[in-house]
Amino acid sequence: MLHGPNLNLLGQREPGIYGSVTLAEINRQLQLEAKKMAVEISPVQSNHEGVLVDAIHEALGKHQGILINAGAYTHTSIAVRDAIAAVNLPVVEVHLSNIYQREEFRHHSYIASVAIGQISGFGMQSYILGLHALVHYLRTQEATR
Ligand code: CA2
Repeated sequence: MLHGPNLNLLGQREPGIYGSVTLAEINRQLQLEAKKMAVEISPVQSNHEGVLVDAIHEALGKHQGILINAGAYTHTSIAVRDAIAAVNLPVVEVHLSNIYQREEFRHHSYIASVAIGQISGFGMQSYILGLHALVHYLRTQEATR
């Protein structure tokens, strides 16, 4: 699970847009859900583009898929996009807010075209739904191999 820039402030600032849930709570709920699904999840948050790129590279050989909320890098980072394309791991993009109901500059995602899918607008539930989507995808893939 990769959390991008400013998401460490969740629950502490701007509750009107992003709600009052903290990043620690999101990670806790994801861990609980992962346990129920018998999978392991390892969360990383960074405010730095290069650290996220490194984490995507390091996922190769270590993790089976990536759940990502790249925050504002969603709309700006060709580097994050290229890293995802390079590792060729299944990626599910998630957003707390519905990015298509917001400012025009949030309507484009560089990640969407290299992700298997995107879940946007369900608050913390976006992460849980994203985890289910990723695990379902991996299990379906395995069954057909
Ligand atoms: O809706 C989402 O999950 C976003 O990825 C959140 C990003 C935003 O740039 C994307 O367009 C949509 C921003 C995360 C910033 O989080 C904050 C949390 C608390 C206070 C300030 C920012």
